[in-house]
Amino acid sequence: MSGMMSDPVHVVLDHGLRSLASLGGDLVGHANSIGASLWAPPRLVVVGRLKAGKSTLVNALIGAPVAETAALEATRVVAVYQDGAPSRAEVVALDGTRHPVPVVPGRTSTLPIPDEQIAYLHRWLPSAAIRDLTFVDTPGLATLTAKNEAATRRVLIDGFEQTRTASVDADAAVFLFDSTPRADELEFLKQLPLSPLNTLGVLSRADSFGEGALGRRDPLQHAAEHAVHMSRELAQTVSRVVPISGLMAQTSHTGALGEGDARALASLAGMAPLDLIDALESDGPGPLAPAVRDRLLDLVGEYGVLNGRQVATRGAAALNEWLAANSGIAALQQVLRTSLSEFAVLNRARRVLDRVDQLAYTHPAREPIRSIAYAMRSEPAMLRVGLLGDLQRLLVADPRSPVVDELRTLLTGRGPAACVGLPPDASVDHVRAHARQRLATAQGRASATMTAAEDAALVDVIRAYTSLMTTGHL
Ligand SMILES: Nc1nc2c(ncn2[C@@H]2O[C@H](COP(=O)(O)OP(=O)(O)O)[C@@H](O)[C@H]2O)c(=O)[nH]1
Ligand SMILES: [Mg+2]
Repeated sequence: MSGMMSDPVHVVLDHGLRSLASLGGDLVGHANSIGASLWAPPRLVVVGRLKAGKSTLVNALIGAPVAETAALEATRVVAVYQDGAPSRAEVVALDGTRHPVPVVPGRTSTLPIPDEQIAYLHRWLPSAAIRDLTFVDTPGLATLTAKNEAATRRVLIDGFEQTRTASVDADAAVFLFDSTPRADELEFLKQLPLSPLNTLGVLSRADSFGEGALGRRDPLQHAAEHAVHMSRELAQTVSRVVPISGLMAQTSHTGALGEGDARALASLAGMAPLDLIDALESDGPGPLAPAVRDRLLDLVGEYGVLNGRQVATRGAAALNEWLAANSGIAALQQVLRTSLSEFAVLNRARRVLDRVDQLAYTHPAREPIRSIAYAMRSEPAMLRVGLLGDLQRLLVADPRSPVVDELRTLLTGRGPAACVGLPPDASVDHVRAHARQRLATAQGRASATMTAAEDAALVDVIRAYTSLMTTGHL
């Protein structure tokens, strides 16, 4: 995050970790190790089935073809793409040891240890696109190869419980699917230690959605409608669903397309659509040499060939702009940079607190550590961190609890009025009155909770309404 230093949550955590270090002894090292994760950019993991378009999307977001999409080495292991210089790579083994991997542009390096012993590939490259958010590409879920799934699971789910070294510590997830997610995929998402607010659904391959580029409906339009529908269907699992053509985004964002490609595409501009479809589908002699045609299809897909021909007559820059504008990448970037990043940062803060808590259990200096953790949690700036953790735990323990909706409203509301379910122009007095009412309801409910998770959530909900009532904000 730009301005992370002045973010009130980070100020509280930083202050708490300094208090921890001031206890001396080995706690200095513990505080430093926890602090390191605090200052690293949050990690966004991309999950979905094999061939869902994950690596293509990662390339588009990074703006370089780093996550190879062919059957290369890196497609079998989890890969972390982080801003840093010089450009380099290491394999992190399950036992936490690190092994350098030579990075040769345009060539695939063999990984130094067997896949089964690899937690993830850690790749650094200098790129502003990953300065605030580190991307994690995964091999895929529930695929024909159980190995891929095991590799994805052990760093996201199993790793979370077991060794810290083998975990990629994801703070947010992008879940790619290309029509309707399968039950096993949704089950996997449920097991991720992330709330739906930290999980974005992406309807991938929008350019070939439904009947595809050659069908009667415009696939991008159709995908956009389907994404709205899926946002409602998957509300328990993801914050929303946005449609994307990763292919169009990748081509326009990696500089893969040149004037020669635009000219080749423009040469098809005058063809009748049916003749063009024939030419795309048949292997006989056509208007383009087969290699040129295949290259165009690889770059822009059938949709791009069919609908980008006219714009291609204006040159490669115009074609690129058209691809980017229609890919859906801008809307996706917008969500990544705003709400998803925001909840990723809160999740990172929660994990810092969890680690201080853990230390309080295992360390002889448990009392002072505990009071430091308590002081950190009690800061008003940490309330949203608490609410997010409450939401995640409540969704596991008791997803039907009415407190779930209340937590979501408090967390996603822009401004005090929205936090109590009022329109943004509601008066301060109106907001306070509503907060008082909701506080009374929450207090009533607190005497008859169904689960410990609901109990803990209500403590924070009551704090939130009390703050809204007395100070007018959270
Ligand atoms: N038409 C189209 N093809 C795509 C899109 N995204 C990915 N592909 C293709 O689908 C194949 C698999 O993509 P990849 O990103 O490797 O999938 P992964 O297994 O999820 O990482 C590749 O041949 C991509 O070119 C898309 O948005 N549209
Ligand atoms: Mg891949």
